[in-house]
Amino acid sequence: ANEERSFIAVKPDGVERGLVGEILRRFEARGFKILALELTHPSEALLREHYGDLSSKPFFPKLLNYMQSGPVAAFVIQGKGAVKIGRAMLGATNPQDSAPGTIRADFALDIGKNVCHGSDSVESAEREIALWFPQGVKPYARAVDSVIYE
Ligand code: YYY
Ligand code: MG
Repeated sequence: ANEERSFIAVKPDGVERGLVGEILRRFEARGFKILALELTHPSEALLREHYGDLSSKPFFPKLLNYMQSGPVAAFVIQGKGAVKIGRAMLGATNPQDSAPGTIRADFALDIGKNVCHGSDSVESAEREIALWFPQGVKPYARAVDSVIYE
């Protein structure tokens, strides 16, 4: 149960604005284990697969452009409730609706520049991790887990 994983990404606007460290810091501070970490330039093919369920939306071409406007910081977090807590820490998709204290509320104003991505279910997390980290991610033990979990 403490092994749940989520795929989190800092989008090109977040990288450009120097928010990678701050965003990573929040997940580390919460207690999540970082399982994988990469600065990458996603191909259009990867993004079409990643956002496959949105391909018919009117904003899809704009989204593809945005996500290819610079490097993306991709990471995998692991820990209890990684998917649900990950989404909660990002905040609502539209930063205008994000609760204060969430990443999108603290660092963004517009839905098309919302700084970060997080998987929306355990199934999509596993799919996204396999897509962004095709080489696989290697599990490791952390002594501090005995202090974080009861
Ligand atoms: O999972 P999440 O990122 O919160 O939202 P999705 O509905 O999956 O949309 C993906 C991505 O698309 C969103 O983070 C911003 C962008 N987007 C947009 O630009 N305009 C919309 N009306 C809806 C979503
Ligand atoms: Mg989504």
